[in-house]
Amino acid sequence: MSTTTTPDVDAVVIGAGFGGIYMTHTLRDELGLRVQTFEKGGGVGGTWYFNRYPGAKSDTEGFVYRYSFDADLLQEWNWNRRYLDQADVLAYLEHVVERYDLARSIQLDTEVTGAVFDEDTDLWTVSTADGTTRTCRYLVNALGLLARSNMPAIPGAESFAGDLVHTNAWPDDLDVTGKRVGVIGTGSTGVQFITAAAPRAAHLTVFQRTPQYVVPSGNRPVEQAEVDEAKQGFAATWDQVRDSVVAFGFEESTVPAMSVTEEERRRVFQENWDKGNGFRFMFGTFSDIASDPDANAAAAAFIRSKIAEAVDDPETARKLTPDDLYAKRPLCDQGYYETYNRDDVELVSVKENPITEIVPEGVRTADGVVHELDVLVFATGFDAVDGNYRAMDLRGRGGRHVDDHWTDGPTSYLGVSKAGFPNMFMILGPNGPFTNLPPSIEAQVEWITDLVRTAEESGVRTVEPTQAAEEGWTATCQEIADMTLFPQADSWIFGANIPGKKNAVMFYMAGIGAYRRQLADVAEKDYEGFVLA
Ligand code: N01
Repeated sequence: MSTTTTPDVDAVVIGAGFGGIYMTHTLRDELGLRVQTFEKGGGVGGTWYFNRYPGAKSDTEGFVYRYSFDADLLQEWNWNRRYLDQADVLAYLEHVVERYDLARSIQLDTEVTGAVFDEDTDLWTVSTADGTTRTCRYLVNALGLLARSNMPAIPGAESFAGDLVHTNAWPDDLDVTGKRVGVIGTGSTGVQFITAAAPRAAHLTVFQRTPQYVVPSGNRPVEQAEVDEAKQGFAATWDQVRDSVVAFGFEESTVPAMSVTEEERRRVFQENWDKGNGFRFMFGTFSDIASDPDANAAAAAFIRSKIAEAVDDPETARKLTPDDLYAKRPLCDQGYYETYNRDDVELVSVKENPITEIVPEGVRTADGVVHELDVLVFATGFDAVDGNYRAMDLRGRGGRHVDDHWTDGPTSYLGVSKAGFPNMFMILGPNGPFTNLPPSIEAQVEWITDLVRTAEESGVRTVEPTQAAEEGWTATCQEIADMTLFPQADSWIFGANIPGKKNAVMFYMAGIGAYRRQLADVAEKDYEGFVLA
């Protein structure tokens, strides 16, 4: 029999990025709960607080990289480039915090180290690095999908005499201007960094393991008239976004690539290449680039032909040209391949010439060369999705650590909840949608808010999904992922980037429209799959 104890607060939210900020607002200001939000950073913003590397920007077009819940805010907040720079997104999130007076509920510089559920009181006890604890009824993890840095262990790293940084912890005062810079990694982050750093650095050495398919972003200044027009169309835009697949603000194609002639395919690829954006190229050209091997090969061949056109030196072009599937999260950037035509940019293929060690002067490769550097940048990505969960002492019923539940890979029910973890919710938890993230975050926050409201109104002590519901959702996600080519490419999407990490499905890939319908359906059926007790 549970005992009744009054908790310190009603809800703890961990993280003050896009998810935590909105969750703090809805729980506190809509439901009237006492909310404490903890943020490990010295400011709000999450990803946009930490990722300050040169070139950091959102590769989703700015008009849909924002919240949509506040119609006035949509009209008030302006933008002046097609893609928002890191500083712009951060300023936007800081503005939202101010607009809703959220700072008084957010404790900065506070890392949560653990959260343990007590079956006697049905309360969570949340511990922070400063040694304090807080009890609460509801625990919301807004820990970030791509927030735990992946730092490969390279011998000698500690001996490096210059600045060694991960892009996810970029120091405010680190300027690469006039310096000899090395960068390891050519994913979305590396590509953005390389294009931005090359003109500033004295010399840039890129250590590339796997070449990437990069399409132009089409970034450019935006006139106020265009902003005004976008604002007038916002109602329709957001309806479309919420009912789409990837939520990037364009209509996904419904035409299979092989249903048209080769000439037409090339025309469509070229048209979308000129429009810019990686997701548009993968999902706006044809309906099956990410699912049909022939369609995928056609898109990949088109991009390869563009690399050959863009890069002057044939040997550099060869190293930059991927030969695998085009089935990772699509990348885009302005002038990426052309950057390698600069005399002060050097490409080292570490597949052909591996890094053997880091020395005080720089990076030594297998050919014996020491690449002398003042700054060494790790753009090596993240232990995505579950990395931050496993890093905490997170224990549900029976004191069982989340690791013990996730031995075969991270699982959830609907991407927002987990069996054995009552009253715990996740924003962008495992097997949530694979989309432009703010619209999915909004869907989850609003849905969790409704569920907590229902629990509060009906006086139940705990809300928890069943193990069967969670297994069903995992199977659904696996089935959908298997209809795509994504599982066949090695990337963070399935955990393949972390040595020793179990390859597992980590996303619901049927799109945001289908996902929102699933959420609505579960709610309509009195929260089918949940036990409210
Ligand atoms: O990380 P990644 P990211 N030795 O994992 C290489 C989002 N994002 O930070 O491909 C040498 O994609 C690794 O090589 P390989 C977006 O969702 C969004 O770039 O594994 N190299 C790869 O080149 C994105 O998908 C924006 O062979 C090593 C790179 O490091 C996600 O974040 C901007 C290595 C890691 O690429 C992750 O992107 C930036 C080693 N030991 C990021 N270990 C927006 O615009 C790893 N690599 C919103």
